[in-house]
Amino acid sequence: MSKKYRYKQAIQFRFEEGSIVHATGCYMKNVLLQVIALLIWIDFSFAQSKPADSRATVETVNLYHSLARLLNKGTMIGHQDDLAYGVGWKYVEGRSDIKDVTGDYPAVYGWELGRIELDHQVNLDSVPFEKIAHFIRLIYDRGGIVTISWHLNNPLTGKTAWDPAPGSVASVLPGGAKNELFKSWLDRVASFFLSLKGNHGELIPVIFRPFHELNGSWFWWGGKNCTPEETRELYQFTVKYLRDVKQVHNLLYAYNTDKFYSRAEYMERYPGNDFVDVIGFDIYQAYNTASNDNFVRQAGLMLSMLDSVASENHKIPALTEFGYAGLPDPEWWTQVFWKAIAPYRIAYALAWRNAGGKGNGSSEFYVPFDRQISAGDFVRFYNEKRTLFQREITKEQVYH
Ligand code: BMA
Repeated sequence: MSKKYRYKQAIQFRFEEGSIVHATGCYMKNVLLQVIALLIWIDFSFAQSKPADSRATVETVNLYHSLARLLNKGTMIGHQDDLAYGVGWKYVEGRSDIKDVTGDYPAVYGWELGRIELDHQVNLDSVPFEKIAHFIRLIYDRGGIVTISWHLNNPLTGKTAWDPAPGSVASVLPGGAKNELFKSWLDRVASFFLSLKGNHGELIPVIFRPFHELNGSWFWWGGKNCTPEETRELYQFTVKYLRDVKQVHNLLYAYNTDKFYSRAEYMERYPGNDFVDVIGFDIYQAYNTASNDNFVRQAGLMLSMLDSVASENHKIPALTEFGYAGLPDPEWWTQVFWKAIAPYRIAYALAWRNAGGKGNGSSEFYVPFDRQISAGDFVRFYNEKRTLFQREITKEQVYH
């Protein structure tokens, strides 16, 4: 081959190679531009959107925007009653099963108000409300996030939240025999929220999650125990009473179902965009999600539906409760749970409580404690770039 030909060939190759690079570059550039446009659109749509409470405090509005912003960074991991007790301990200041295992606290902390409606000093899981308020102040000071559920008694029968007596929801709506009673319960809930203050007298924001799992039939406020319309009215009434009558302005509202199989089922009891900030669902590895594969598949189906509902309605998607009771699988965190949720945008995922040994001889826990068989894997889960715990969230200054 002559020198000239070799030269020509080299030029030609360089040229062709250049077009390939150029073409690939153009394609990549287009993809990149589309991704950036999408992110700008998501950020923009959230920047445009506001909490359901148009008079929400500055810190609450900031929390709302932080939740939206952090969707791009990862999923905050939470735990119910984390600072109050764990497996084998109770009220040890500074202790947390998550901290024992990872050296760090969760980013989100769940608390429960059941029995506050009766003016009791302790909730249905025996945690004093005074201690809950104390922990909430600590959490706020370190820049963590608080979410609160409420297993309120059945106002019609006076029995527990699990008493599905027909007619219960109708009885608390305006015109119903228990409407005044229900309002007096909401008064107590309002006083509790309004008692939560930071060092400068500002109200501490809370993600309130009333009437959870409302497509299930185990609580008096959902499923077969009332009509979807009644549940929607109950939710709307509660928000309006707290927000507009009691002037509670430090709440974001979380709507959530249990497992669901279609978008229609998910939306059936949705009270409307003016009453909701966070949307989610609860999922446990049990019964029809017993196998790992089944759990990943079911969670994936629900998360993709949740994602599209969230984008269309400008709501913040979250996994409002999850767990695998007793954590018998040593690699559940990275091989099952993280596989299930990592592909989706989820602001936070709240593991249920580490109640430990119960009176009936059983034990209940959903995050590992020191030396539990999934503890090592939980550390790997902790080290995943997109799982966020307290240290990362403190830096994000979610209330500023
Ligand atoms: C359930 C269990 C119960 C608890 C209730 C309310 O899932 O953990 O032990 O009383 O939640 O927190």
